[in-house]
Amino acid sequence: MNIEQNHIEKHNDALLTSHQRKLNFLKEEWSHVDLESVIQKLVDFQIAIPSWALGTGGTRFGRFAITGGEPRTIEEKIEDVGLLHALNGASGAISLHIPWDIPQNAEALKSLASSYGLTFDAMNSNTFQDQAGSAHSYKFGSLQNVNKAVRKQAIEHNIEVIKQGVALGSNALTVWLSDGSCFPGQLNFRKAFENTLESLEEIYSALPDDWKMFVEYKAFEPNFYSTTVGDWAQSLLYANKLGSKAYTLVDLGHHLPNANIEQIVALLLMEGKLGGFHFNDSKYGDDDLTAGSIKPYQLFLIFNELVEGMDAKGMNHAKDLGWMIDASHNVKDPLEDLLQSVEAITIAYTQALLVDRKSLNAAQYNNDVAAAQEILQHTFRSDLRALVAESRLRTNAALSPIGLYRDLKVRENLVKHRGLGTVATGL
Ligand code: AFD
Ligand code: MN
Ligand code: MN
Repeated sequence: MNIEQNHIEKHNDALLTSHQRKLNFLKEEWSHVDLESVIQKLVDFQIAIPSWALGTGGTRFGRFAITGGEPRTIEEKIEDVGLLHALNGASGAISLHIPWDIPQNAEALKSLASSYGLTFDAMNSNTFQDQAGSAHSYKFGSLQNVNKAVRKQAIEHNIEVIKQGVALGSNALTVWLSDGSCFPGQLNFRKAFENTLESLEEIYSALPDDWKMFVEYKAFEPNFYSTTVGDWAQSLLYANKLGSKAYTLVDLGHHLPNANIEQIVALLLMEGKLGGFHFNDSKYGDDDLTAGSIKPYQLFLIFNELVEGMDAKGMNHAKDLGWMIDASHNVKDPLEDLLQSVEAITIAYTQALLVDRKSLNAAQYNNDVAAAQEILQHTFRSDLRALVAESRLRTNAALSPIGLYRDLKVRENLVKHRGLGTVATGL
């Protein structure tokens, strides 16, 4: 289904007066700030949608396809992201996961994507599941495996993913490994690291010049004693040893409880080794909940470090880091959930853009702790949603994406076309 421009205009017209009132209030409140440049940054800011989040997620206990109309093919996944992008103007890219997605005709997919204004973001390889017909099992790891033949199979898969990405116009490979061990003694840590590094080096050498490699870390699960890329230090070790095209990827759900993610982000940025993000939220572990649904203040604090650090290096906010969502959900309509994640991420970014840096620097210099907190919480507690809505208005997207999604009965429409029992590929 397509969302027609006249539907969006009708929807926006009905909300315009109330939107203008809120926007004018903000213009007065923040008259000392160049809000036009803030809005332009929001217009430019795009967050990639993972192809594996478009179906109803599952847990290891079960999978409830409650919504229906799930995308059955890569083309239908592109169509879904196209719907999101039409609604919010901020989801202009899709991140594929191979072989959950199997791109067959790259040219046709590229032109389908561009008809929705979409590009292909980072490609994700998968060596955490055995595929039907593959010669070797990843039961005891992939790139770390003691068996060279297993490592070779995993390396070749990653190189194949790069090739598919090149054909689609992507420019990054995300490697997430579930490699590790479940019991003490199972693994020689040093050898596992060396095998992994050597394997990553082979993959790295297949990267085109303008590509990046993102090395994603995760503290635990599915391995529960050790993980071979278990934290940001280990990821950074690999990235530093690999070279200038390798970076650390921060998935917000991949830390031990209460980790100070904003500090990790600040230091990775300082080192020029922060590649990008997998946004989601969590209360306990890798919960993959909607971004901003549990800890919106943490999300803001992360963006606060990002804006400060990117500006210190003169980086382009929209282009120099990879902004991706990695969430899956089993009690919400995945498309509504993704709209909520994008909105939460954009709000946190907006709050960070409005932090009074000069006063914050002065408060820090004077060790004025209370003032520093006041400055941060002033923007965090301000309702800046009208600025985000204004950026949508400027890109011909909807003032209320979820409102329009429901008014147009998008899900019902997808169910009508695709059926109730469709199941998207993914976890
Ligand atoms: C994992 C990682 C990684 C991977 C994804 C698959 O976050 O990004 O690609 O889940 O669903 O936990
Ligand atoms: Mn992830
Ligand atoms: Mn994860």
